[in-house]
Amino acid sequence: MNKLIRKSVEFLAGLAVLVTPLWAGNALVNPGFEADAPGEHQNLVGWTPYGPNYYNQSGSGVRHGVNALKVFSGFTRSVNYSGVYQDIPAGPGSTCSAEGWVKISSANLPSGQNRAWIEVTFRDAADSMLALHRSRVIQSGDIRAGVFPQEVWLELPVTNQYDPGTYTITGSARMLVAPAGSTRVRYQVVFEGDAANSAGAVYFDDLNLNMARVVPAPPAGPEVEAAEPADESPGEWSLIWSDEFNQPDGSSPDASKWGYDRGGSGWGNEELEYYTDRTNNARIEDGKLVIEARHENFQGKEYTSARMLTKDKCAWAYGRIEARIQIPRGPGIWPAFWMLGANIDSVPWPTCGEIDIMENIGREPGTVHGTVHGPGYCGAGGIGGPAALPGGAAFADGFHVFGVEWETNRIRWYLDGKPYFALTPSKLPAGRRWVYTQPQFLLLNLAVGGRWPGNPDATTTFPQRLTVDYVRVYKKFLPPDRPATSKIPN
Ligand SMILES: [Ca+2]
Ligand SMILES: [Ca+2]
Repeated sequence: MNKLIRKSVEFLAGLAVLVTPLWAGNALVNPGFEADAPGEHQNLVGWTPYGPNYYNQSGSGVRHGVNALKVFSGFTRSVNYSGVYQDIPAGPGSTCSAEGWVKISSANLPSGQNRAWIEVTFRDAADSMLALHRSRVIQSGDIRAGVFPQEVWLELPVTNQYDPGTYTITGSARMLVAPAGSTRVRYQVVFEGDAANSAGAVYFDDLNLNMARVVPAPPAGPEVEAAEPADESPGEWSLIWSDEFNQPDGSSPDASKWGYDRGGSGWGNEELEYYTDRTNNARIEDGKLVIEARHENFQGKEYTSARMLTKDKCAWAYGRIEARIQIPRGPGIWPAFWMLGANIDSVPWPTCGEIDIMENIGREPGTVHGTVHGPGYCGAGGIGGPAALPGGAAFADGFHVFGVEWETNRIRWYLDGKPYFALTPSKLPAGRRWVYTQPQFLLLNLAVGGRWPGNPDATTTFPQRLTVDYVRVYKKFLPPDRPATSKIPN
């Protein structure tokens, strides 16, 4: 969630203890998609996109500004869902209204059984849906009948209350009230694509979740048992972001995806390198990213290297995150592929959470580590597990796929597609908090020296290279928050 909004909500939540707050305001971040650069792309600031990769933005025909959201069918030959959502903290008794503006383009009419709507759900700490509200459902029959005119922006309020168990309409209301047990409200745009691969799209702009009253959720105490996820949650993994590093040899990595941490502060670990943004230290070669650690005097340091990150560009909560990497070797060499909470500027480490997908220290050529660091379990107290290759082979001898599957109450670490360590809230030491509920950004770096790996010795050669073939982020779409066979009345 956007830092600014989070602060407002926390502020209002604080007020609620003292007075009954009345606040009319849109709680959504980037409600008109204007925080994104113009043009079709997938960087939807503040929103979590889902579905088979079928959303984008267009600079033409928008309601306001330069951007709108276009959502269309997944063309997967099975019923599928695409869209975006945001979660806002909201305890029982919180009250809101919701709406959005939609446009049906005559050049791209939804056909077949394709349909779209705006949805508001109130959810508990385990992500169970406690209440379900939807706008009218846009479907092709109604468009043909002129119920939904084409080529004009229509206001679509969320007014229909559904039974979240049967998906039947039980009432109608403009003001939506969070029931007992609520911890948050989810505002969601849904496009349901049919199995016939029918065409069509719906445009959305100026979305609004108007919080009339925000009541803080009761704190999740240690007595609240977090639900253990089933072995496999339903749904298919869909690629939502990747960097294949296919730019020309010698280029800098894609600046729309990666920034740099620069400097030689030691990074809290007494590391020896100076991180730069030069192509000497990070560049494209042969369809791969090369992060190169060099033995050279630079800015008072004896080594240079690079530390790249997607901070302020891309961050994700939950998903499968993986990279195909060949690590370097030798004492004092410390490659890492990892994540940090995107809220780190307002919620300092380690409370923001850190998920280390892969770390290796050069004196252990046959071992990698997957670890989390959170409040009360950080630094050397991080919780994780090791993985090794068959026969004790060295990781530096080839490429391997390092990944995590991060779900609501579980993180699993994978080496070459095989799970080797899993963590759930109940496996944390007593009293320790699970903080992996907020978006995190990615980091790739190659450190030289430091407390954990120790420093390079006479056997360590330079330059050393961390080579990355790709980084891919997948999302498993869960909103079939209704049986796929049920009928949606409107
Ligand atoms: Ca707009
Ligand atoms: Ca590649």
